[in-house]
Amino acid sequence: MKMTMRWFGEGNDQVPLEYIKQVPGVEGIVWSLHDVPAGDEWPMDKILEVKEQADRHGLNIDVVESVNVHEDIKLGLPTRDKYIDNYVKTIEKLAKVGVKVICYNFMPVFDWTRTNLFEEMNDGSTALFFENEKLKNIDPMELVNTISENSEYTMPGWEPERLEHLADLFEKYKQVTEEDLWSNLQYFLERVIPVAKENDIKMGIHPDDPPWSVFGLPRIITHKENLQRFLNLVDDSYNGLTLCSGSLGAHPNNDVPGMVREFADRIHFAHIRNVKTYDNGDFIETSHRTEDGSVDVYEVVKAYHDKGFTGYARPDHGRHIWGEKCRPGYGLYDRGLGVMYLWGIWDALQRMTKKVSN
Ligand code: DNO
Ligand code: MN
Repeated sequence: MKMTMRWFGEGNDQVPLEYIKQVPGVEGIVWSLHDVPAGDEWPMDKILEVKEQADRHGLNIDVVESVNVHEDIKLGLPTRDKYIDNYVKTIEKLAKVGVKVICYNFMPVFDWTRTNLFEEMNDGSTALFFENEKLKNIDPMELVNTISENSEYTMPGWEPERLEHLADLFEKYKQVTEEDLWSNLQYFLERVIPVAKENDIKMGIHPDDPPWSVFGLPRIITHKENLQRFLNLVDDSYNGLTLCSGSLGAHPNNDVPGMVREFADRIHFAHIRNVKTYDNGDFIETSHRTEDGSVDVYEVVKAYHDKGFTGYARPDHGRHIWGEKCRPGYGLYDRGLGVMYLWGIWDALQRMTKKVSN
């Protein structure tokens, strides 16, 4: 398992690379060009800038999260081809600087969805929270405004400029069924995967978060059967998964350790975090520790270990603790604790398996 941490870029992340370097066992940053709009080709000079910054701190840039997919591709509009051409050119450029994995998602309109970015927890920390009833009753534009008012940073997937024409986007999606979304995804993969393969870049789709439809929009990367269906769309190891234990774990029927075992050879990037789910459909992002949430993080890590996982991993969203002022979900402190929890499990498993084989 190769450990990484997400970094949003100079001036766009409160955590300096010096600090990421000090988290035990972290080899690389998970990065993106957050100021390049979805659908545009990434400029080489900006890519090189990030590479130089990472190089200076002895961190690799092997994993990109995300190269976002333009809405026209998800909608299956005739204009999609020009955006897919740009996507392909970006893949080729990323290969030139040594990128190995690209994470992306295929969620219509929004990326992850929460109703409160700073829900107070019993211990005085705050965390990202999803309140089912509230989401059902809130107007999407109101949620966009609340999210941007409550965060000093632009949240990927919630860019106010992109969402300016929200009503328009919703109108277009009225015609798009889940089956349409599947076929638009297949169209995209059939063009992109051969290029990724040629350039030795593994593609890893991130599951939908939460893994069910929100605001009536279709969502398809949601559970085991659909992950299998996704992998069959283009049955090639370069067409793989970013398996996010927190996103999938938000649905109580999803057996995340089971999915890790089932799909291990197609998982290129592991997002590991915990989430506490409630019967009414609410969930909150707890610490990474198994005892704090509903996902058995120990079993998740054990599944990776048993399968001899050599891919990339990162802690995912953390709580906001110790007074840290940070990007929602992306403080240094709780993610640092997350890394150490994951290593604790991993290292113990390493010892135990060595002893058994001795
Ligand atoms: C949630 C996060 C997501 C993720 C994007 C990937 O679990 O990991 O925000 O970054 O959906 O495209
Ligand atoms: Mn994730």
